[in-house]
Amino acid sequence: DSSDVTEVENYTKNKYAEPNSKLFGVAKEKNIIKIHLESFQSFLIDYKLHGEEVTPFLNSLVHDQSKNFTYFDNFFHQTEQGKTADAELILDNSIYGLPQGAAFVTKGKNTYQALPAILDQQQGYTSAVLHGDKRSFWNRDEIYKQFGIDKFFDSSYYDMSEDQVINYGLKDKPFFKESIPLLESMEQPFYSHLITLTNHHPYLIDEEDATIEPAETGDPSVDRYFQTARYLDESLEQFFNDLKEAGLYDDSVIMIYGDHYGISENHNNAMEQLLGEEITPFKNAQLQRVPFMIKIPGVEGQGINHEYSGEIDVMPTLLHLMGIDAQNYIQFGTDMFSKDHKDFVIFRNGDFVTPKYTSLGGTYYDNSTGEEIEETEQMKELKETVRHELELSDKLLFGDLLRFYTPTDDWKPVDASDYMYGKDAT
Ligand code: GP9
Ligand code: MN
Repeated sequence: DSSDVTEVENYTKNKYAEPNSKLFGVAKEKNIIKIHLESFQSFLIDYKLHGEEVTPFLNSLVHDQSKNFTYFDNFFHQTEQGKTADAELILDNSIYGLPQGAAFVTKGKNTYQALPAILDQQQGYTSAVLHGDKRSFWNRDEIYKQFGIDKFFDSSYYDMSEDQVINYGLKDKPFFKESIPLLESMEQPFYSHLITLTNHHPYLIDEEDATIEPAETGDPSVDRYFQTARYLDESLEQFFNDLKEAGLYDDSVIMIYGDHYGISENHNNAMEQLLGEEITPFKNAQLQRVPFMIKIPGVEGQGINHEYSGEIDVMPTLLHLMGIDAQNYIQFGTDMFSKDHKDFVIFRNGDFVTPKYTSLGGTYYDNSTGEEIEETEQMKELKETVRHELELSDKLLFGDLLRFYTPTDDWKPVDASDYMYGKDAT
């Protein structure tokens, strides 16, 4: 009931980090282009296979200062069984996914106060998700309505002929190509989210799309991972060029993130060959880094930012860039550009990472050596905070508590019946 939501509100208001005054509101009413890199782990950045960069384009965004991106190299995914759907939930709501199953499926009718709805109500944004798969996958066509997403350009909007499709759906190159006119059709300012697909397990690729030789570990999906990652990298470069041509590049916020790991622990053997080191539980936790990169119009890129952060922190960061105070909303993350940003990163199972140490199943490891260390009083307290934070997030979802919460005086609850998706529906 409403006393439960007050408990959550007190916690998140207390965790809140004040905006960085230099960046507050700098991206107000700018278009936002958010790009989901499927199954993309940070170890691919600058990785060389057969002496070749796997992702030269993404690497150039990290290293070429003139491109004005900021790359967070200590950013972690926080997903569980909901995989892509968990990443979407966390990024657009700053709440955690569920310990089991996917909230997208089991909590698809809940009340949410998601980023697309807030941007619409505060600054008149329209919103869209673009994705070359059927709209019912992960129950997207139900929960997106609760998020206030205006348009869902699913596979019914794309040319899904056989030569354009592989694995789960549309290949990334035609996906980005055909997304340009869809973006151009949108009323501005818009918040758009493009979800890629080709770099998905088991990493299938047509011969004509493979521009790097596979790895040679003998583990076929791992070996192909580099080929689909290269294809994704090329598709992104093509998209950037097309955005520039369409006049949508310069004045837009462009945000790129990896949703979750691509190589699971079942492939440690192959990973050991590729990285030349043992994949211990500590090392595996470090491998849960995924890229987060952002370009903000009129703001100089910072190059590499080493702040420890996770998917939960994206929404408050964006709100502050838009000039909307995140404190009014229930959010478990904090602004990544704030000097008060909370730099402990929580995994869904209660493990967590800080800049100095990593906590895994009750054992602590020194980040600089990977060696086990003794628990201190401070570590114990943080472990309890982590447990409590996850518990509150679960309470919020299981009790559908946002029904009882009014973030601002002018907030209007989202009415799912206002939204309808699919080419035939419009
Ligand atoms: C399906 C795609 C894949 O539409 O987003 O989801 P995943 O299997 O990565 O959760
Ligand atoms: Mn995914």
